[in-house]
Amino acid sequence: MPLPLEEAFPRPSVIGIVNVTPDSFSDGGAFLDPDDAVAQARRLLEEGAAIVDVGGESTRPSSEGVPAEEELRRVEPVLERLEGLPVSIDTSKAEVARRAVELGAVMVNDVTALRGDPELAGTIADSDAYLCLMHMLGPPRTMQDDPRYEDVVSEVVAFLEERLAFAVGAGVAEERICLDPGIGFGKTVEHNLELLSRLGELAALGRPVLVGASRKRFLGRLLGDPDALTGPVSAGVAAAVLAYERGASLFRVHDVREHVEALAAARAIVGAA
Ligand code: HH2
Repeated sequence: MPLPLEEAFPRPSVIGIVNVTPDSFSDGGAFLDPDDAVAQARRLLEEGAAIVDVGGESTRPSSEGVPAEEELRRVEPVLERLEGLPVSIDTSKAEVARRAVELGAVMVNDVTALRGDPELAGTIADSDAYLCLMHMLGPPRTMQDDPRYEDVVSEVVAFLEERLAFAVGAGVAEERICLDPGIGFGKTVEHNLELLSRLGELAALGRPVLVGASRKRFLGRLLGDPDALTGPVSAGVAAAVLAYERGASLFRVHDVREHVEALAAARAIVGAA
């Protein structure tokens, strides 16, 4: 049996992002060449990431998705060369997850929270992999078209509670699962801010919370650019630190060194009280 997720990834743990895609929102195309992706993964681990999250499909707003063969073609050569290093696979497809786990991935990060591929839950249950369940309203193609909630926080918490029960019912041990409010996935700027501000309500479910605010457009928009497609590193670091203070455990980021340093300082300050 693997360690419980909270022991394998004590808070705060930083997850470094490696997008092997031509079209990711902030670094699309930069790491499409396997050599570049492998070098980036190694760099992020050296900078203090506890694990790197390798993805072959962009989920940016308006994206259409790619077939499993294309996703595998992108990520397989990278995973092969990262064998032995801590790797998570960012996928919603059982076929991709299965191959990634064979190649040593220890976590599956599924932005559909097991709603995308009916075989994914069983694939993870049959492995020792950790699982991230993320909230998203609608598919990436349309998720930013006027998203609405009565109360975004209670709806996201109820959704993740139900998905957690589903995953456990499918045979994935609860202690292997973390929960993610899905910052930017079918949310306005105000929805994202409220989710971050009231993150404690999600942490109260008792599972580690993962937050991915890094470089997201809401950060650029709240700073005054209504057309921003990305946000600055500094604003992402502020979001991560405040999320940590409200109970978040894992931070999925592009800029690892900045987050590791800021979170180390935040941890020391919180611990001094
Ligand atoms: N955000 C993105 C992708 N995967 N997974 C989790 N668990 N949480 C997130 O917030 C999250 C995620 C989007 O960021 P990025 O990978 O940089 O972009 P793209 O989806 O365009 O590749």
